[in-house]
Amino acid sequence: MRVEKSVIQEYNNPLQNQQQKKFEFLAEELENAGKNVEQIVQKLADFQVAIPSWALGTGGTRFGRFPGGGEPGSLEEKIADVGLLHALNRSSGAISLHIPWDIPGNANAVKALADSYDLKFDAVNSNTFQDQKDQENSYKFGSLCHADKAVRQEAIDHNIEVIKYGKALGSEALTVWLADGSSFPGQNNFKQVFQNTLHSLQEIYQELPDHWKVLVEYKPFEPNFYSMVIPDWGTSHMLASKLGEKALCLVDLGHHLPNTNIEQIVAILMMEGKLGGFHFNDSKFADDDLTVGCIKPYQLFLIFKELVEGMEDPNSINPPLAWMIDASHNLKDPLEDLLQSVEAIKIAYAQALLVDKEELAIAQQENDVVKAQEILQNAYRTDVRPLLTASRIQAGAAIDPVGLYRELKVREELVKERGSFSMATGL
Ligand SMILES: [Mn+2]
Repeated sequence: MRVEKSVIQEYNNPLQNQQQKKFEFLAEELENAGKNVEQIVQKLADFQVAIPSWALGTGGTRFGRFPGGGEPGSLEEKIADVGLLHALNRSSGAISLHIPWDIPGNANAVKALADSYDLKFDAVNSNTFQDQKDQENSYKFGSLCHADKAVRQEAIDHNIEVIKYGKALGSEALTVWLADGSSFPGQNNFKQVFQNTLHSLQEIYQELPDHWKVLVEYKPFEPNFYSMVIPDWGTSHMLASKLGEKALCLVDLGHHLPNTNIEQIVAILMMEGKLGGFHFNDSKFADDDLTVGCIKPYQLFLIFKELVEGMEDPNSINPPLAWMIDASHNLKDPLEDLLQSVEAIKIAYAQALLVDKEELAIAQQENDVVKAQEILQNAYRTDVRPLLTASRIQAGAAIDPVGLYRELKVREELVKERGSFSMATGL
């Protein structure tokens, strides 16, 4: 199913008037406060978030899964789903693949299909947290960290194969998330598994093409209960530093213990030029992977304030970031959930762009804590949605992407096309 530009135009027409009024009211207020509204709208229109191929199907918990029907059963159908999202919001212009769930049979044909939807291939993801059918060794007790060199080698070879697929599709980054760790005290030698992981990553690093990056993701627990080999940003940073300049840290919002100050991590990693990518979701406790911004939109704003500061700093040594949603949808239609997530990300971005940096610097200098809070919350409490809508109109997207998705009965169409029992590959 494809959504034509004319359909979007027709949908937008009756909604334009109301939007224009809201936009003019807000724009005047912002211009009076010294903001360049045109520039902000352009930044919002340019902002693209990659959609991972595994988020297009219904997720589940270890207790069960309740698929909703019409899920993409092949890589081609996954590309079509991201194409649909991108047509509706013009902000989802990239897809992130997971190997071996999404091995491209004919890379040129897959690339051409993605092109037809105006999609690029973002970071490719390796998978050494599950055993595959034809696998010689088992990852039950770890992959890149494993005590047995043969297992490590198999995991290294897999990552090198993922780079090969990524190269064929025009990706420029490999994301490594390891489930490696231990569930019981005494099971692992902490230093040994760290060293094994580092040496394995070094072998993978050697195979990276020149302009590629490797993004090292961390997570404090799960699936292992007692220890994870890469539990936190410090370990990720240590590995990335030892590997070299093409290695960077990846922050996943869900991969932190409760009350971790993620915005501080973001600021420091960017200061060091070591933040490579970002996985968005929201989490109540740990890796719940809920819709971005559904529980803690203020935290998301505070994180974006640091991201914007890093991105807009002319002296920043941090490379451009890879943005991706990494969420699981147990109850909602995954495509609607992704549209909500992209919207939440852009809202936080827009609010962060409104922070009065100069005033904040003065308040900080003068230890005026009250003023500093006022400045942040003033930006956060601005209803920036007319700016987002303006950016969508400018980019040729739907004024209300979820509204149009429902009006077109997209899910019903997909069920008709693919059946009620089609199931996406993934977890
Ligand atoms: Mn992630």
